[in-house]
Amino acid sequence: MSQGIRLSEQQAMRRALQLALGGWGRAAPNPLVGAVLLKDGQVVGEGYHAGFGEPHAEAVALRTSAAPKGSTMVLNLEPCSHQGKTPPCVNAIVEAGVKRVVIAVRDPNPEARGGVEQLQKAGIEVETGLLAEEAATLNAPFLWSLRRTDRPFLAVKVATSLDGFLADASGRAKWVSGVESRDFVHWLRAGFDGIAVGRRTAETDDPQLTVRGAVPPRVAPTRVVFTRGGLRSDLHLVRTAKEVPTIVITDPASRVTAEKALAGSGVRLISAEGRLPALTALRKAGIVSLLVEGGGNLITALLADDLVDRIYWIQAPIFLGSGTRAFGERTPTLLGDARPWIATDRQAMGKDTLLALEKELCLPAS
Ligand code: AOF
Ligand code: ZN
Repeated sequence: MSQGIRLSEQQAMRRALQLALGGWGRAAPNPLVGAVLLKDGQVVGEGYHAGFGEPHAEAVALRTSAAPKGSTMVLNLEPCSHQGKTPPCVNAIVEAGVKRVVIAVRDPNPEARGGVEQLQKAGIEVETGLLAEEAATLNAPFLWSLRRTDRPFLAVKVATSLDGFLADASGRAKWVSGVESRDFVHWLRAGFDGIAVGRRTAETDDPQLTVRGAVPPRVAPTRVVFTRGGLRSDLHLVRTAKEVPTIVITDPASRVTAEKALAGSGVRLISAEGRLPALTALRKAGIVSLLVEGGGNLITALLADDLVDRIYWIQAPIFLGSGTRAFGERTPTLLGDARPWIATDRQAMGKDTLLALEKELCLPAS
């Protein structure tokens, strides 16, 4: 990043990242993109990509601005250079007379990339790398999916006591966290292609795993249950599988029994031996981002297999002393050998605290 970035551009990039979230649950599998137009340090236009197939952030910002000529466009992703579902954004930027473009991260999508070079060819000044880490975190599932096709981007969400228990000693998990955190979870679910739990959680909590918040997803996330030996058929998840897509993953040895138990329910059965093959099967089924909500056994196993990319950890201000651990025992690691996670967000959520952690940043090459 060069010295040419101004304070107003940094503020505009923060605003662009915020605006981009307007597409949460609606834009995927496309990225979340926000764009701000600045003139003499003042905002003269704003836009975001509101939904898959809808106009790109750049086009919205230009269309709604009264004075795009001579302005600086600040946005979190390199403008596209391709004719996709909408015309190339670089053309719109050049035609509008924008004189400078500030970008957080380049677009690794082979169809759309190359906007930087095209803008430069048209005589427009371009800067890249401003708030690149924040932008990479924002679009991690999109950036990940272009790099890796073997499994979905995997996030874990847990709500625990301060001492790390998901449920108390009597097995009760409702409600460790407060109402604000529950609203957050419904918002969170809207942004994932799949919401998963293990068999024990499915059978003891009998959850719905649907999105019941203010932001409705464009496509309802698929519910996924990881099992060995099938799943009880009287569960809410099974009974509503004709209304909400539901996948049950079972080991090959239990396939026939599971098929009989779930016949006619609408559940899609996938058999896979082991966690990575199960995740690979989910990716093949179109699930690019997966949110795992429990229980402790599944989360611990996924962490041990190094399959977790992100953690949303809601900490309630209580001690439980005993109960079900979110992060169970693992092979000991000595200090110095432990690989630190990257804290990308710390937020008060009512009386609770959200800590968001990323295993590594998916930064595209600049
Ligand atoms: C978006 N929104 O604001 C920007 C995108 O399928 P299309 O034609 O909508 O193009 C999608 C690609 O365009 C997307 O994967 C990304 O590489 C690029 N930029 N996409 O959906 C936007 N700026
Ligand atoms: Zn575009």
